[in-house]
Parts: sequence; C-alpha cells; structure tokens
Amino acid sequence: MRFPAEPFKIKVVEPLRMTTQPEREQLIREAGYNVFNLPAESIYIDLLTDSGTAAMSDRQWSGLMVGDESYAGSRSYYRFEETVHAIFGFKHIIPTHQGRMAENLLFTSMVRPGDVVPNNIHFDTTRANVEHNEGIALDQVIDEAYDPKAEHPFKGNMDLRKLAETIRREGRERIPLVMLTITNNSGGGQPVSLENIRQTKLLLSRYGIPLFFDACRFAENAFFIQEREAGYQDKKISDIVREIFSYGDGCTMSAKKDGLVNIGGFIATNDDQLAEKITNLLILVEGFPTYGGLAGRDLEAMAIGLQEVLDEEYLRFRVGQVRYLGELLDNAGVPILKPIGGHAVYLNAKEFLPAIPQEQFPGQSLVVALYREYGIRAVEIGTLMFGKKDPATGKIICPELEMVRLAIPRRVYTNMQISYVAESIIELFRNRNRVRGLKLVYEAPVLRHFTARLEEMGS
Ligand code: PM9
Repeated sequence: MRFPAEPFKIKVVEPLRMTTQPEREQLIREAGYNVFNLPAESIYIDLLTDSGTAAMSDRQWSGLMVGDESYAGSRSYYRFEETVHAIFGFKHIIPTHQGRMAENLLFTSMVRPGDVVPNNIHFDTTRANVEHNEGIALDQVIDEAYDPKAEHPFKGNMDLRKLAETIRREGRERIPLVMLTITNNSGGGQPVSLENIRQTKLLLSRYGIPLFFDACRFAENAFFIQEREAGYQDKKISDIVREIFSYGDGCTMSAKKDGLVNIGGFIATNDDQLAEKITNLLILVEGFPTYGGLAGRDLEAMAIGLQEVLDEEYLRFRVGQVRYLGELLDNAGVPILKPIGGHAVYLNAKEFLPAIPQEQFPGQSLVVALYREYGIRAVEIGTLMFGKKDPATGKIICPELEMVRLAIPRRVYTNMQISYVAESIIELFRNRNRVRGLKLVYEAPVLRHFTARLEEMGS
C-alpha cells in the first residue's frame, strides 16, 4: 500500500469546535495577524509544531500510573536509563525537561567565548544556546539544502569540504564539538545518510573533535536510511539507530518529538568528565540526576515512547502521512519544498503568492489566510521570523527562503483530516489572488515573530 492507513484505533477523543469564518476573521484581527496570539480552541487543525503535541498510547498512559515519584533513585529513572542505553548505546544518560535545557547544559560545559560549533544547520534553540555562551554557531550543510527544488535523498548531509575547511581555518582548539541534527529541521526535516555520518566521524577523529547528535527526530531519520540508502533495506530500524549513534560521542534529545511525549528530554555522553560537569550543573538548574526536572511518571512515558517510535509500522504510517499531504499538494501544482521531509510539509510562499512582495510577508499572509478561511494553523519561516532591518537604510533585508511549515503532530490527526488540509490549501492556491500582504505595526527587539503585531495592506 502506498500511503499506509493508521496502525492504531482511537480510544479517547478530544472534541474539536468548528468556528465560523466571521469568528476567525475577528479573532485573527484581534491577534494582530499573528497565529501565536490565537486561542488554540479556535483552531480546527493545528500544524504549528510537531513538538510536544503527540498522542500518547494506552501503554504510555498506563506508565504514568506506575511512575515512581521518589526524589532520588526512582525506579522510573532506572527503567528510563536502561531503555535509552539499549537504544542509543551511550554510557551516561542525564534527563532534562526538554531539548533546549540539554543544549544549555552541554554548551555551558563545553563552549568558551570565541569557540566555533559547526552543525549541518543549527535549530534556533541550539544556535541561541551556542551564542548565549559567546560561541559562533556555523551551518555547514550541503548546498542543495538551500534549493527548494533539489531532489537530493539526504539533503541534511554535512558538507565535508566546508567542515574540513572550517577545521583548518579555525584550528582544532577552537572547535569543542561538532553537531549533526537528525533530521535537519531548519532545512525541511531532511535526513542525513549513514555514509555522511561515518565520514563526518572519520574526519573529526583525525583531530580528536567529539561528534554530538541533535537527535530529536532520530527514528524518522533512520526510516529514511532504511528506505533510501544502499545496503540498509533489510536492516531493522533499531539496528540502524544503534549504528548511527555508534559514531557519536553523545547527543541532546528533545523527546517531545520522537520520544512521543508531551514533555521530556535528555543528554547522553560517553565522556565521564563531561557527564560529571553536566550533572553538577543539572542539580543547580533542573534537579537531582535521577529526575532532571521531570516527574517520575514522565520518565516512564518517555521510556515507553522511545520504544514505540522504533516500530516499523508506526514509522511507515508516520512518514507516509506527511508524504501523503505533500504529494496531494504537489500533484495539484502547489509549490512545496522537495523532497518531502519527515515531520512537515513546507509551502514555498514566494511561488504561492508571487504578487505579494517579500517585504509584505507573503509567508505570514499565507498563514493568516489558512487560518481565516479553513481554521488551519501553520507557521511562517520567512521574513517575519528572519527578516532584519538594515540600520543604515531602514529597508528590510529578506531571507532567501520564504516558507510556511505544516508540521504534523504524531498519531493525532486521521488521514481524512490531512485530506481536509490538502483540499483547503489547493482551494486557497486557486484563489490566491484574493490574499493580501501585511505590514508590521509592532516588533520586539529579538525573536519578533512570537509577539509581532501586523495589519493587512490597504486596511
Ligand atoms: N523544535 C519545532 O517546532 C519546537 C519549538 S521551537 C521554538 O520544530 C531541534 C532540531 C528542534 C527543537 C525544537 C529543539 C528544541 C532542538 N532541536 O523544544 O526545547 O526541532 O524540547 O527542543 C520545535 P525543545
């Protein structure tokens, strides 16, 4: 079967309220045309993020009931530690409440001012945590990643020539670690091949530089390796995962993605000294090492989720559902980023709304139209998120890519709801001349997209 049907049945339902177009018209105006300001109850299909939005299984919910809430030495911690060790193979497992705390502890322990941290592409929180420690976050992904039409099977790959040149230029002493984000979220949820991981490790071993994974979507990355990389078609996902991490010295993890939980994360490392440093910091800012800012029940749910995510039926459905949405849109001529990634479909807003100049936020205009017309919430990754004012001229400097991300929560929406999303976008594409541009009326000095307020042009 090309697009697998749901490998689960629904035991608990959460009713969705259908709002009317006039209601949404008023709500989006009151929200300053920023979907972060909308009440979630007014949304029919919420594709803002795939992070912390998964539906837990009956096994995970029953795990919550047997969570051990002891302050120290909790049974749930040992179960969690054993599971993470079995899946990833690392020696020290340190729980955190989510991914960015793992990044904060890792970089605080490893990065000194002026250090350089290469990655395929840093996710926002990774970059911010490197910079918070006065380090320089460098993106070294292959060039194809920046071409929305390039059909590379492993578009998240590290460019080894760029990385080798960085090491030569900066010197080993200024590079405390290199990261690989699997899958590469900021480049469209694109995977990294095992060959590229192996070669990255080989290069770094020559200089003794540690390799860490940003492992949020590790199982989806392993699925793409099984599907696309020669020699891996008959390998089990769990074996592919073990091989990926065998080339790493550690990882950070936001379990809100491939951990199938609503909160949780961890750092893993083989380095005894680093683990000790991180653990001492953890006690200061998160909690005792056997709970790390989580409840015992969260550790139980995370341990079960990390096992469930390796199920091949689940992964075939998961990646298949994202692909289903992408192909429905592509077949109708809607411009999307290719190939379709593991957790999201990205609309190319520049091509979707060619009549709206980039200074008038075509990505955000598309996001607004999707909510107002159909009750769908997506997120802009374009001029509102990354555009900057030139201090000399006052003109907006626009990013190269103007995208809208439709991130699919795990096990939450049925294929029928996904069809509704596709049909809505196709209809909007046919009526795209009606969509109006936007202008900014308020922006915060940093991360402006979260709180910005806008108005429609000509209003
Ligand atoms: N990613 C996403 O929507 C959550 C919100 S971001 C403001 O894609 C990677 C590759 C991520 C990621 C979160 C984090 C941080 C690290 N790396 O949200 O702190 O995609 O658990 O994880 C979001 P936490």
